[in-house]
Amino acid sequence: MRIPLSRFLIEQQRESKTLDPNLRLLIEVVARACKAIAIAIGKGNLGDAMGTAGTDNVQGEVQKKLDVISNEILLDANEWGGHLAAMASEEMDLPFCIPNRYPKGEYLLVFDPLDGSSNIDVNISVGTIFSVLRAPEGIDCANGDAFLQKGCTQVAAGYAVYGPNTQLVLTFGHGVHVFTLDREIGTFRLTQENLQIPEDTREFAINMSNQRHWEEPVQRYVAELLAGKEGPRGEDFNMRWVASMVADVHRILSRGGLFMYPLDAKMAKQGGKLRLLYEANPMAFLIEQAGGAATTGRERILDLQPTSLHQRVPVILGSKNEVERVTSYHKD
Ligand code: P6P
Repeated sequence: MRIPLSRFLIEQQRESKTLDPNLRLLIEVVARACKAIAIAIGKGNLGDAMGTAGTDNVQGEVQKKLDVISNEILLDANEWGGHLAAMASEEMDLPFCIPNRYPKGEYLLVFDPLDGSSNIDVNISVGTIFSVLRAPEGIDCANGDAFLQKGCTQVAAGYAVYGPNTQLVLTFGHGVHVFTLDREIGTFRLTQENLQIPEDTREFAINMSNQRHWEEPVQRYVAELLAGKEGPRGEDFNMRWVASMVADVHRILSRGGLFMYPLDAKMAKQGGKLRLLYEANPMAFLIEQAGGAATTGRERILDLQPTSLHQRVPVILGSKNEVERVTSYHKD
């Protein structure tokens, strides 16, 4: 245990045969970029990267300086290596095509460079979420269509969570593995292998302030949880909501739970709150690889055919039996 990320990846490449050298090297580059982001975040008010950037992103959300910095760190780290044909990001309207001065590779990288950044100024955990897809032959990467692939086609996915310690959580389709940043030597070291999410849980995560906007199945499901021992579930439940998807999902991968950002009347026009390509899909891949489940409430997230780069979807993920229960309520 505690082997460095590079050794783990080499051994995965030898054993699994699905981790080709270019994908391995791409993950190493992304991991190094996450280290740089961790350092930028870790400076807090001692650095000059806190606060807002004075701009909005393509989502119309106020950009934090660290949103912009994290995005640039990922672009700069990944543009020259020859592993990618293009990159897409929550912070950019259109994809970034690898410049002609660099070789183009066989993969696409799509990411949310700093998820939960509204928490950054109050020192709550945030993260970087990323997904790796194969680049279709002869793509015109400029318009983003190449990224519109079902989540079940991802070749790798992961996130870095910048919390009390920085952890990198990865899957290549052969389990979920956790690496903790050893800051003394600047290396991610393997600290957990093959995470498994308990199929049952007594802990749920949802933004309760949206309750009046939820659809009836979610109203019913959450009301049963809140009724606790005296209600139909016959047990008490606990609630957590960090408002940082990476932090909530990391807790669920670590000890089980149910995360819900369901369709609500407020976001119905947009189709939901969370983005399919760089939040829902990578997290759904990780959750399923750890024995959990991930649906929109009506269908498996990884089966969705994306229709646009920044498409939003409802997300219900975590402990399998609870996801199945709330999904079944949508069928009633
Ligand atoms: P709300 C952060 O902005 C994010 O995209 C996710 O990380 C998080 O789960 C969600 O939005 C929080 O949304 O409406 O509770 O602020």
